[in-house]
Amino acid sequence: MIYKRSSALFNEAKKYIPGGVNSPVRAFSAVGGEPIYIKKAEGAYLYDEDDRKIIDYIASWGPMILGHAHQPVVDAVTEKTKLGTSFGIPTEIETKIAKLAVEMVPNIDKIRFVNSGTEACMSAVRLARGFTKKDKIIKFAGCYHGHSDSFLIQAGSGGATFGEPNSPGVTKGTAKDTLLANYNDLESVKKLIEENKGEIACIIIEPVPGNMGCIIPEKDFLEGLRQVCDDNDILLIFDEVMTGFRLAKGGVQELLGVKADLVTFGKVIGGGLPVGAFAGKSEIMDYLAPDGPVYQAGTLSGNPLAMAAGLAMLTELNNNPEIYKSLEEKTAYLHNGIAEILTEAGVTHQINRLGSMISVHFCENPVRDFESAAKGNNPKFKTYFHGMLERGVYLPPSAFESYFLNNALSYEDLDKTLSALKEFAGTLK
Ligand code: KE4
Repeated sequence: MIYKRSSALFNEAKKYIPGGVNSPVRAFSAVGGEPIYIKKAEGAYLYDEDDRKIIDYIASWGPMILGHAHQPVVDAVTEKTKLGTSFGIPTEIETKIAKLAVEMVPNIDKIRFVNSGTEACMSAVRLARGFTKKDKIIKFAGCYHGHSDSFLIQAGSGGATFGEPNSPGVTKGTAKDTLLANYNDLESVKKLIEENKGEIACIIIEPVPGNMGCIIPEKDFLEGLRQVCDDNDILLIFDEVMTGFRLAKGGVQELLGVKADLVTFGKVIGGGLPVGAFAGKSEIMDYLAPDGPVYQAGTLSGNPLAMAAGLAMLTELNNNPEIYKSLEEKTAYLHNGIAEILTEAGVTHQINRLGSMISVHFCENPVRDFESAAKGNNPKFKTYFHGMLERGVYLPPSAFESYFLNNALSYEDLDKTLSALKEFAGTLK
């Protein structure tokens, strides 16, 4: 379906912006058709340039966990703007949000703010390399840690969607230091450690991946990773850019009780403004400049406007932990509804869900890693995506993404979503 005004805006954008977008996955290349353009958003709803009201299930890829234009966040940013937006000089609010994050997240003493999840993951890996004085890293096929060179080796998210596991522009020199393991496969990790004894600085993982769709860690997988890291003097980095402050106040470390040495954040921590962060025990974090030798910097890192949005967001989540239960129940309701409709329509499918992260895969077998997730990247997914969009429901435009529910969603919205699916589920057989 062509959305007239959005189509005109997309054609205009392509004259000045590569692919017409500032982030590839937005261009609908994975699902075909043209992206919609958004005029505004409020609560659980997007309002597009063709004056359609659309139920939102990506929440800006995670940040808008409380819904769009959430009043306390809007107020905090509005007030802060009047006092100046950035100084490049320390401000008290940076300490306030750092203190709150350290209180909310287990097993961290200090946190450094940056401007994106990519920057957080890139910096955490440099810190791990500097601290351990080793060069190699292990990542997992299908896990996405942003677009830093070391990570674009069989990345998830956009990287997977485009089927270009190794992006051009990443040098062989860089790629050789990134070793690839398979998610939910501890033996693949142990094999790499054996083959690269004493050379591996860290293992970086999305503890609950959202970039292959949502993947659930199998029993003892994360615990096993913790053990092999302890046994081999390797740092374990949890990339919680998606899961941080979403699956629990303390993220996956709290939810599943597995400790990481470094944790990265993005999305929710910025309340919708550009914020990333990485955190860990003082012993490691103090290795960062200016006190330590590992350099990392940023003009807009910790700027008061973004900190105001993040602080308002974290404060609300910290003071209202029942939000997590509410999100979990809404996601379970959606899960059960979709399963019932697709099963009734005789549609082969898998649904993965944890907390407020969920994904639907049109394939035969359980989706437990990148290879099995790739089987869901097919024409049925495209039909599903567009069938829902045409009926006023915005899902992630890629089979390699998780949905992100926001707490402004009502059960009426969930029922409307299920009714939309019911209208065309039979075409997905
Ligand atoms: P950013 O640089 O996009 O803020 O964060 C990179 C990143 C790091 N780690 C994880 C687990 C992530 O999911 C991301 C970014 N997520 C994608 C969505 N899957 C962002 C959407 C986009 O690329 O436009």
